[in-house]
Amino acid sequence: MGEVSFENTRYLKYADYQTIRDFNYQQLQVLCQEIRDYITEVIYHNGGHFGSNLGILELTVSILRNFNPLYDKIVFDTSHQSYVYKILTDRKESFKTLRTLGGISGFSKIKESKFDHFGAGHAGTGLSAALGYAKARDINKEDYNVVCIVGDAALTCGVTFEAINNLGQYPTKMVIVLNDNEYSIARNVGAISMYLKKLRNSPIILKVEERIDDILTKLPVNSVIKEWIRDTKSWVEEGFTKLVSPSIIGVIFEEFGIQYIGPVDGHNVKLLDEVFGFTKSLNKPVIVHAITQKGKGNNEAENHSERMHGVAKGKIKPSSFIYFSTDEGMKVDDFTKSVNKTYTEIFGEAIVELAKRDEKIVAITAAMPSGTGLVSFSKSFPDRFFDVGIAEEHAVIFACGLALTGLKPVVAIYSTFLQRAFDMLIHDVALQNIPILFVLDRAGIVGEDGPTHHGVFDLSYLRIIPNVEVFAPSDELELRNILYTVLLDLKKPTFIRYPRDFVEGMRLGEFEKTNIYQWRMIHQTQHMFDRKVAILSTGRMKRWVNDICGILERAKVSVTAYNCISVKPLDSNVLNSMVNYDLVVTLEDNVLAGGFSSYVLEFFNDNGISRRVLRVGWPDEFVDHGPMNSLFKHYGIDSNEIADKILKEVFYKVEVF
Ligand SMILES: Cc1ncc(C[n+]2csc(CCOP(=O)(O)OP(=O)(O)O)c2C)c(N)n1
Repeated sequence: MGEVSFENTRYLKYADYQTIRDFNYQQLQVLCQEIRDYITEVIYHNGGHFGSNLGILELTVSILRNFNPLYDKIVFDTSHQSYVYKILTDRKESFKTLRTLGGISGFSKIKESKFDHFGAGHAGTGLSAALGYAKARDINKEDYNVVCIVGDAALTCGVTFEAINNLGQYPTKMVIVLNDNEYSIARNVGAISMYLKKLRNSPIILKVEERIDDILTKLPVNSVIKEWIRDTKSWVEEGFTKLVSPSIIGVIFEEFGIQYIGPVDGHNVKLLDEVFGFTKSLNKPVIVHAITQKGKGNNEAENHSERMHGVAKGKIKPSSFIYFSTDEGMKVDDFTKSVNKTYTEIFGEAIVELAKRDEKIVAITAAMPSGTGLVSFSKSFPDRFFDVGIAEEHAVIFACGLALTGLKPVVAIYSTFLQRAFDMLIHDVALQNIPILFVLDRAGIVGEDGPTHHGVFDLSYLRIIPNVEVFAPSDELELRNILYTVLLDLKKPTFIRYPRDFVEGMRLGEFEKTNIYQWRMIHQTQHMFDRKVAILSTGRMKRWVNDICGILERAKVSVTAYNCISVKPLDSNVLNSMVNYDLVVTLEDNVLAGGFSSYVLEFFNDNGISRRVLRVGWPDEFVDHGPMNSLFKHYGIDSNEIADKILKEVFYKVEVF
């Protein structure tokens, strides 16, 4: 991507969180359009969260005009919608590097900027962190404001309600901005979302100084209440809050001790300025209910909110290039482009086929029907499909109840988000040995979304749990056949993990019942050289095995490679045969700490096998964001580098038997 230039902009070239305070509303309108165009171009080059960022633009501008991000603590829940904030807080220029290796993160990140007050990527954490900041301010006798921006879907998270509950106990000055665009990734679900709809449909606040009588005529309330409002003193001060007080429509936030203000048009900067100006004067918790439109200003994004939540590079072409001269430099790699289907698609199709044959199969998603490939299932079997919202903990325990009646729940959750339900996996599922199939999409590194989203811990956190079985298919046939075999006779908690990746494009036949516990030999050198290496590969790491074997053989090293689809249990027959090799190499798309290789080492130790093990996987650090191929390269996970390491080991380090 070429140099970014703001030369041809009218206001963006001057804009930051300080200068935008001096802009008038007409100038702000032009500025917002310029930011929209800039975000669109950067996402065209780098991919990213599109709809949410266009939707929150004016809201962010107004927050920055009314609060000072240097002193005030501004916390974005989930933080995929913090692009505008980044652009206006010292990252205008560097924003062009969004989601690239070493570039700007797609989420808030404390390490990236002094303006980012809390990092996130998983939904529902904002309010708790903000409350922590607010209580610390009180203890330290400081006077900064605390602002938490939370989406209508993140609001439904259990942890958000834990924070609201706690805020009721420790009420303190804090502004919660509820950014309500009616959408999670898919349309928001659940009773809270229906409740928000009711609030949304009550009169929108227009202006503080708007005449009370004008407003009262719009209110569907009886004359006694109208009289009460009319009698209220200092209307301008309290006008917002009385307008929709609990006595009128029963705002639940007020029952929790949080002053409700709204609903308010989240695209009207002037009105928002008035609202935020007013909230600053209140010495208590306040929730500003802002109504926004996801994808605002882009036709396609407005009309296809779900599809346009997050988009891949090259997907939304800007009408013209204002900031970058061309689309030159856009590179697509193996991990982002293929004619083949994704693992997600293979799963989505297979589970529909299987559910047609077995009516006991039910499917559960936690707010990710499209991401997990369950849209087709939801349409084919609406009564057997559950979107429980962003509620992974609940999804897991809910599945327990379903399973205990004899149903076969398939819980499809990204590897990273299942971390949230770790306790449920142990305490509710495994301890009671409840047969549930968990399908973990996005296992392994995911690329541009970075460390909040890499699914690199699941092999470690799952394999330590008693009673469970864990499988890692390395291609589409394996995925289909594991699914089929497990669901034929689901007896225990079972996990299948697969990556955000394309499959190989194999011809799919009938499902086959297979021995899913047996590791398959996928390569064996015909000639027996002096030096012998065994490779144990899990999941997608198989993609490097052939090339590694070729390099080793050219260097006169014999190699036998196994594809280890069952990570728990391990295949003890294969492991016992490792005494025949000089070096054992493990390949896993997981952190090395506690993962597959650790399990193999434990097996060797416990069974008296002393073999040197070269472990390939992710180190004991958080792998940053960036295109998948760059990350693998950066960490030395590719055929040449792995083969190099192996050769160094066998020629210089290990004793040849
Ligand atoms: C724990 C967790 N589960 C799932 C997700 C995936 N996810 C990312 S954004 C999102 C929707 C967020 O919707 P909302 O909070 O309303 O914000 P919006 O995008 O509408 O601005 C979901 C489900 C996540 N980030 N965290």
